[in-house]
Amino acid sequence: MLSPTSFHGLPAVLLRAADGGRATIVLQGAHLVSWIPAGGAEWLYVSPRSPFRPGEPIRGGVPLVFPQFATYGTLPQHGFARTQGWRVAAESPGGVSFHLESSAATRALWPHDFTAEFAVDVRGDHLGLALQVRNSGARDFAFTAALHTYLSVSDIAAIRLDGLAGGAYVDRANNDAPGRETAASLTVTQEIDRVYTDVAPPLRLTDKSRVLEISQTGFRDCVIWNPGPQRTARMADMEPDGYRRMFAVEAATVAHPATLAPGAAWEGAQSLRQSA
Ligand code: TA6
Repeated sequence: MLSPTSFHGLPAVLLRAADGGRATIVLQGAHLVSWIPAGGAEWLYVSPRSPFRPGEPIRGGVPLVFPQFATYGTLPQHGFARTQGWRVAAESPGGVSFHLESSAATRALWPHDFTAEFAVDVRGDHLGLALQVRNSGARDFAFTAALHTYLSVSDIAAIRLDGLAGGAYVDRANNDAPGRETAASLTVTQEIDRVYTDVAPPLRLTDKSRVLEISQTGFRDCVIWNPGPQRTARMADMEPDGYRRMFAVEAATVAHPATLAPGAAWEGAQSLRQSA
């Protein structure tokens, strides 16, 4: 069931599944800001210092990064999808999808015609997120994208992530130096900002007694990010110790940009399943 709501003053929708799972999505950016599985607790982090103003990105939840990841291109950081107004396209029991298409505003930044759909599905202990992009223009285009998922954790020092051992990565916190994961389980003791390329899901996040299985399809890369204390201190939209309560595990296509011919479509998905 879908009902209108607001989130810190921003127009949003509340999605409630028959089994009690719920999600809140802000229409600006089709920005998922809350996921509470049936019988569980909040899994997404949102910074209370986010501006919550039209045209400004929310710090947390699941920002939609499209058509450019970070500064890898000439567009604003992380592209424009996260600050555009999306509309509800379809509704089903436990599901909702949102629509965005090219406009004068997007063409001023990126000269391509596209349509994008973002689907959110909530069922029991599961959250499904899927981004579809279609080329509605007459020329090929390439893009990078991500579901920039900020997970809420009890304490960044207490978590571990399994599933990346042996994986190659690009270290964004170290001038994009190449690296390879040597730890059996990833733990976070300082700033981390890595693009793991060609990941083999699922990943498994353990946070004390909570466990989350994280899968992705279509997206070949996975970005792991925590800003650590020094970088957080320079971020106006984070509390000084906010880095301790968040851990971003992002399904992404960064090292492998997607290319679409006219009429062609691409889809990337991330799914989260609470398993304890
Ligand atoms: O995905 C990680 C990252 O690219 C980091 O480098 C960090 O800048 C983060 O995204 C947040 O970006 P934002 O534009 O939301 O401040």
